[in-house]
Amino acid sequence: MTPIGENAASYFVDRHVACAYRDNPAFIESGTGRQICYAELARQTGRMADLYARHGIRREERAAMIVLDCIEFPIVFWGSLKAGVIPIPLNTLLASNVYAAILNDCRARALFVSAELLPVVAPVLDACPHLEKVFVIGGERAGIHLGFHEEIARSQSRDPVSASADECAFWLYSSGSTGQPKGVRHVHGSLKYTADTYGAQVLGIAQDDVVFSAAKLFFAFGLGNGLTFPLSVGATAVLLAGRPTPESVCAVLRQHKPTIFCGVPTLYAAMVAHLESETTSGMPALRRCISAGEALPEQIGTHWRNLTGCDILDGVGSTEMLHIFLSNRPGDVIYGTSGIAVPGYEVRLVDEAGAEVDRGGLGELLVKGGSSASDYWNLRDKSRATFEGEWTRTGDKYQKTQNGRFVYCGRTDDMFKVSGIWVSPFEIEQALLTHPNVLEAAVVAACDAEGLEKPKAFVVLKPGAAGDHLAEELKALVKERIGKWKYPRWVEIVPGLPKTATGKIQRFKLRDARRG
Ligand code: 3UK
Repeated sequence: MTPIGENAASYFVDRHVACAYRDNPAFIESGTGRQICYAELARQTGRMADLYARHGIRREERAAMIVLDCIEFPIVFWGSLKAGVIPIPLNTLLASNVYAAILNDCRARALFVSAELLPVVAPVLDACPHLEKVFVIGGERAGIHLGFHEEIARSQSRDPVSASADECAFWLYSSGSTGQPKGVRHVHGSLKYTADTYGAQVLGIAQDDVVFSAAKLFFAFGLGNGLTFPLSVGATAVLLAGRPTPESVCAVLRQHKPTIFCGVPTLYAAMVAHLESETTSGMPALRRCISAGEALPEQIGTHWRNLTGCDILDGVGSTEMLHIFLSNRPGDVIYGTSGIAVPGYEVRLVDEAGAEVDRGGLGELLVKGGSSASDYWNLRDKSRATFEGEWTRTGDKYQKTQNGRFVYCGRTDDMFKVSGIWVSPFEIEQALLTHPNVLEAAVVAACDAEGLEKPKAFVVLKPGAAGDHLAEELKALVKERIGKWKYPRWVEIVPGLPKTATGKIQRFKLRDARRG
């Protein structure tokens, strides 16, 4: 029989209304100082069902979110779950045509968009025939669209719909090796699973914690850190709407004194450089720092610990598993490793034939645990190749050391991470090829001075084409076409590219030039 009454929003939001801390802030916006307490969060999220009903958006239909980290994010996300509508938080840094592709893929009927981001998506809205209602958050006037605040103010609070733990709750998009985003579908029960495992048993989050995740809420990493873990215990999350720079993040750390801080390696690297140039010392309130998205180089962890007195727990998670399943633990940190399986998860390494790999050997990492996604939307072959029954393939190569720790050894495909977010060489190459002077292009990951990977492009010019200013033009072109973080940091013009007999680019040969 299907269990009822397991709507995740009842657990994460409404449950707290009966608690003594009901008037404590659930979310605080850094910068504006706006706050929302638990009781108010329960009321506001309850209004989303009415808002949807008045606009004809029904249960199980999709609502896309292009929303900055602000109080409305949890209202729309949890409110949608209460209504049974499927929220789909999207990366706020994407290019217009990528938004169009995703909105059409998921056939969202509603879109919630921060006023600041409306200009990016507005030009493609006409190309999204399934989209009927656009709710603009913030800004002066919504213009031809609906104003979120007016609409929510006009709505009555309703009780959450009864949902099964196995029922689809929300989707996240993850980019694939062709650059085509995949809709990853998650169920209600997965949210609590990650909170009960990593949140409770690795982070050890408690009601008096203040969490600041510089990793944004649209990213599964940020969603756990900022939206589910604090709400699993009645803690407080600090939200930063702007770009996380060393200056803005340090300002939040000083002002709000979070006890838990979450970031990606690129940010930790930039902050180490920033803090080293400062005379003020320490972050005494910090008790846990976590990193994920890509491997944390050892020297960044050691420097950070020396500067702040707090270790960084490096852990591996994925959009498919929702959060971290392999991690270092408090009191058991070895930099340069991803630690051991998080309680509630099992991991194993297999070779190409599917056989178990012995200690010391290299294999693909497979993971088993109760938070795996149900499938990729409308991609049956990819779903079958990734979700093998209880086991999920990660596409990561790992080695298990003699003392049982896991060491990251790269990907089984050509994908890599920049600032913790996927980049596919193929999609950058496709963007580079749209430049009139470019004949061929190949992109690989190269390491910057911090030991972190960034795209490096090798381009072959068309006969007679000039290479002047090409590097700057290509960087601008990639930023505009596929996403701001994906541009090649280095561009090298070469006479030809290494290829196989069948004409496939041999990217591994180009990778040998490690530094840009
Ligand atoms: C890589 C890492 C080495 C790895 C994520 C925490 O990154 C997250 O999700 P994505 O779907 O990417 C998953 C892939 O990223 N990776 C992540 N963390 C590490 N590689 N060391 C790490 N610590 O290739 C993995 O397969 O974007 C991270 C929580 C939730 C997440 N979704």
